[in-house]
Amino acid sequence: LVLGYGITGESVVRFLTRRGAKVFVYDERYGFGELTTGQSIEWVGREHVFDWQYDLAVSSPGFPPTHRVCKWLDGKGVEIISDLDLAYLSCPKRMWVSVTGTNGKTTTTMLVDFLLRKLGVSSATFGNIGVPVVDVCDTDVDVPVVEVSSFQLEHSHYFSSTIGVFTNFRPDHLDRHGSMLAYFRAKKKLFELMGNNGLAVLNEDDPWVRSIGVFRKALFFSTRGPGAGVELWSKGLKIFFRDKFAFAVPHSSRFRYRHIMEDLLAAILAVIALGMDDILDFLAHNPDILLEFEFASHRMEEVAVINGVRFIDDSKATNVESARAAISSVMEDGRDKKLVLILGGSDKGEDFFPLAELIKEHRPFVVLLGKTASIRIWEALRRIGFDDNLVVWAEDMRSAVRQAYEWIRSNLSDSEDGIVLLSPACASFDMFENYKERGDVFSREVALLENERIK
Ligand code: UMA
Repeated sequence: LVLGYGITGESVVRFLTRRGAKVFVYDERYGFGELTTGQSIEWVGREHVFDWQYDLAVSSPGFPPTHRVCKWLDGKGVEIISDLDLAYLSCPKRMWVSVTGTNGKTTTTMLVDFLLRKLGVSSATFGNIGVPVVDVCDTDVDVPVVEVSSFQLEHSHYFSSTIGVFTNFRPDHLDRHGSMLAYFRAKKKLFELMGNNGLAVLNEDDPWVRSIGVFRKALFFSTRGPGAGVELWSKGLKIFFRDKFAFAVPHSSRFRYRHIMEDLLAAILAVIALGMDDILDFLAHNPDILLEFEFASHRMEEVAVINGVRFIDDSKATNVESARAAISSVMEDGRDKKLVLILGGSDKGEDFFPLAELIKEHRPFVVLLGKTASIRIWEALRRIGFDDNLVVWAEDMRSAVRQAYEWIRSNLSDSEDGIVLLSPACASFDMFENYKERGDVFSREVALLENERIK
């Protein structure tokens, strides 16, 4: 039985039928008879899932283990596995590199792949990044680099990575997991499932992540300088391996932001953990290749500079911690001190006080956009006594971009630079299809503004 017929389900059905399995498919989007049953595929529809007997179930990540069908399968003694398990059991001999964490997973996954390719290794990215993980088995990739979500891990029992990277751990997805502890337990599974030779790559600066090192052989990275047991660390733009300077990242790259530097350290250390420590020599001789790295869109992406005002699209920051990381990194970067933040969107039930505290510390101008969550952000700001004159509301992205620009221009001298940062700390579904559309609309509005200012 395959649970779900989205990106994962479709790939799993394809994978299994090609190997001769008889597959039943359950997806609540479809009723019985809405999809055509074939020789090897039986659509059970919403209604008839309980009418059959199954040998095994493969769940899509979107199904929580508390789903009524999962519970029914448990009761019947039918094992439920994840797509990660299916891929691993079908081709265990690859060198599986897995990347998990709350934020920075996608960038780190892409960076590991980027660095491996630079060394001539056959690698490719899979998993939560959007490429079904069972597709690995139809390739001859030696090192699959897999972005792994807590949703996938909840259904995993066999997936055993060679290297497991844990970027950071912050509150997120609490609607699905119920508590931080349950969310952490799901992430931790990645490391529990690793074999004896498996090696964890851990962020020393994050206490949750660091704790994995208690039971699993690990290498640590840190952006806070040297420390006992820390292998790879950075100081500003300089990167050190143990006690030796390794190389400096180019200043113009996005790695100058601390939270993105974390992703780079994690990726380099993963490559070292695979036994390829020549990566450090390679980067020392070719630091500029880091400028070739193409980030996934809407992550600290500079979209324009208009009269000294830099517009940064970080629409991917859909939770409080990713926005906090972006704000801290931008303030630390230090060159441009005046900041306007565009915040808000739909509510995921997060606590906005930690965000409000950081905002109070740096005193940016705040433009609130969106519905449910924006009201709670505003309340949090008021409760901690943030200056009301520094907060405005915008009814749409156009107004947000324009108010941000006008405020900066009227508060800075011509020689001063400023930043407008869209790092909303919220989901986007109240006004947009997803964070990508939100970022695209931001870029479009900035481009319109730029055209007007140039004319
Ligand atoms: N469905 C049901 N009942 C349910 C849940 C889902 O019937 O209770 C059905 C839906 O009708 C739909 C299908 O299942 O047809 C969707 O399955 P899914 O939600 O598992 O999504 P997929 O399309 O298979 O995409 C999944 C990941 N989605 C989730 O984890 C929710 C994608 O990550 C991932 O890129 C893809 O597999 C390939 O590996 C997305 C995501 O939002 C980007 N991930 C979360 C995140 O990054 O924060 C974890």
